[in-house]
Amino acid sequence: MQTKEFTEKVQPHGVLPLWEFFNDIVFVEPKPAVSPKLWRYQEIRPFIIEAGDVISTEDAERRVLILENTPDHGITHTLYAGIQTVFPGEVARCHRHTQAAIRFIIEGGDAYTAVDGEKLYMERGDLIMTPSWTWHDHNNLSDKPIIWLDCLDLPMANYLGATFAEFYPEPNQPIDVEDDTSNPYSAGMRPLSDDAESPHSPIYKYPYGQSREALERMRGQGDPDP
Ligand code: 1HN
Repeated sequence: MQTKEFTEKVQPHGVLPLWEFFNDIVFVEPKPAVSPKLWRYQEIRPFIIEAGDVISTEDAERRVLILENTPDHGITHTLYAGIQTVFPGEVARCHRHTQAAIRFIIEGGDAYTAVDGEKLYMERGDLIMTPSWTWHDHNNLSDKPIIWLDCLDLPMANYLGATFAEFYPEPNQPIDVEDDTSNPYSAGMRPLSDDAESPHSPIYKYPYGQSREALERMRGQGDPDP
């Protein structure tokens, strides 16, 4: 019996000979399915603003333009990225999901993301963390659009079959920490006595001012890493 005939004979029984595709799945060098790609902010920014005429944050749930680079809407194999806007007076209502998010603020102002009861104000260059399963809502108190880059481990969570969400009964969650500058961990340190009950870091925000200072100090200490 030929191998082809054999394959056709066994396939209806739910089995497949490995030798038919062994070379497709075992190879000596990685075969990335995703290519590098560049998005120019100045090119897509007008579309982000125009999206505000097309749909409200309320109707969109999250008004985002996805930076598409894979068939399943990823920017890499494991990560998703998009540009989100919240317009003056809008609230992106509170929810939580298993996917974790990081947000880089591109155009900030009098606006905040609340993460598990903590208000995190959004200034240009700030990095805001939304760990897995933390409640979050986005609020724009200013008179101009607030715009940021979202990055979530969405393709990874999907791959693990671990994707689900919950919607808070109100648009906003209750706030315990009104001012994120009072976060005791904002220097990146945590006392040994602290009960680490939470599976994630207690630091939800890396303010650009602090990051910039740290980088400037490093710059003063010799040649940059090439
Ligand atoms: C999401 O919940 C947010 O909460 C942003 O701001 C982007 C992309 C896919 C799925 C959920 C957000 C998202 C998202």
